[in-house]
Amino acid sequence: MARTKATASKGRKAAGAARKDKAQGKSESGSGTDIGAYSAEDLLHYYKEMLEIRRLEERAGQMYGMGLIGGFCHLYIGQEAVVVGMQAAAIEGDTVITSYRDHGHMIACGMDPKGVLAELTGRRTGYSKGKGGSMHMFSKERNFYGGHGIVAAQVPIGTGIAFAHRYREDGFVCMTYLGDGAVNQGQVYESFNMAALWHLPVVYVIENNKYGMGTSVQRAAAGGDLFERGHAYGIPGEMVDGMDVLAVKEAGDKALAHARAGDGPYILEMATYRYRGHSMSDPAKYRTREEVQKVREELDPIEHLKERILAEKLASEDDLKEIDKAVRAQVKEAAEFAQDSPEPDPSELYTDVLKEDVAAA
Ligand SMILES: Cc1ncc(C[n+]2csc(CCOP(=O)(O)OP(=O)(O)O)c2C)c(N)n1
Ligand SMILES: [Mg+2]
Repeated sequence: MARTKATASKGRKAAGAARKDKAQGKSESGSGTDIGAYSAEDLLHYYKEMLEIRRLEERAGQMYGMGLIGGFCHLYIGQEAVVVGMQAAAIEGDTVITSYRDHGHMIACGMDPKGVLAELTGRRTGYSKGKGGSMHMFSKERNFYGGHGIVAAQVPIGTGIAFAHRYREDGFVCMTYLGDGAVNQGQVYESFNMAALWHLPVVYVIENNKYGMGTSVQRAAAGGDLFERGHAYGIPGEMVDGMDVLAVKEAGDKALAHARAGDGPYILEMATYRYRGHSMSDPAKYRTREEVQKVREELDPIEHLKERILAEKLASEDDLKEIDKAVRAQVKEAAEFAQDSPEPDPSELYTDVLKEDVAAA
């Protein structure tokens, strides 16, 4: 019997709710992760990294409002545990590639906040000499390959980087990030096929933040959980609580070890949430304020780790305040550096562009 519109949408909603409950905020103390397995030093490092991303992006949001940042700007606020947890699992030399929601990945890769804010404000001291903006920053030194504005375009490129790792036998893995909207792009499956065929060292990290622009994942994605999308190619995958940095680290350890051992690709679906709009021009009419508020209050990755650190007496409130103070000072300095930097010289309009010899054609 053909499903009526009403039952189809009911089914979608139920599937969405089940999807959500499965990983995110399973329990108040996290998704069963054992904080005792970590040193205070490591935990404070994760806390600081997440704060660095959050404070830098809050500042970017303010600077955008002041007209200091032009073009697109997609904030990562709310999703910090994903990239910090994955980088905690990675080794020096592993590579990272992602979409346009990329500032957090840059900071977690060890890129300089000064260069990031300078690029956002279009200054010559920025990572792309002020000519790339938010979506187009790269750092070969820090193994960060961008920064891509075309949805899912980074997935075949990340698969190619993984091919290079295998070809060179360097033992590194490429972490290729994509969104819940991007998983519906055809090129993702061409990439999965090749990665599985050639046992490429790639971990696909699906950041399921529940929305692709204004469309919820329930309305956009058919079938079951997104990590199952690799099953047809024999790629293992799992759902991870992307609001718990320790759960991410543990899943990252497992997936990276699998890829590094030559066993081929792995898919991690991170259940996460973005607090801000899709980009700075998003009025966010597609969700309620209460929905956002509830996640902030109950699942915030930074607050969550803070509470656990305090409960275990691994640091005092004052210690954590000091970390926040130092991070705020670092971001302030980076913002001042950006604003004090000159704009690119007009002659830069003619550099770093592809020029073909038209006369010879
Ligand atoms: C090929 C292509 N189609 C459409 C767009 C417009 N677009 C930009 S972001 C986006 C949504 C992607 O959502 P998701 O993959 O969930 O990533 P998120 O923004 O949530 O991080 C769309 C449709 C684009 N940039 N590229
Ligand atoms: Mg999304």
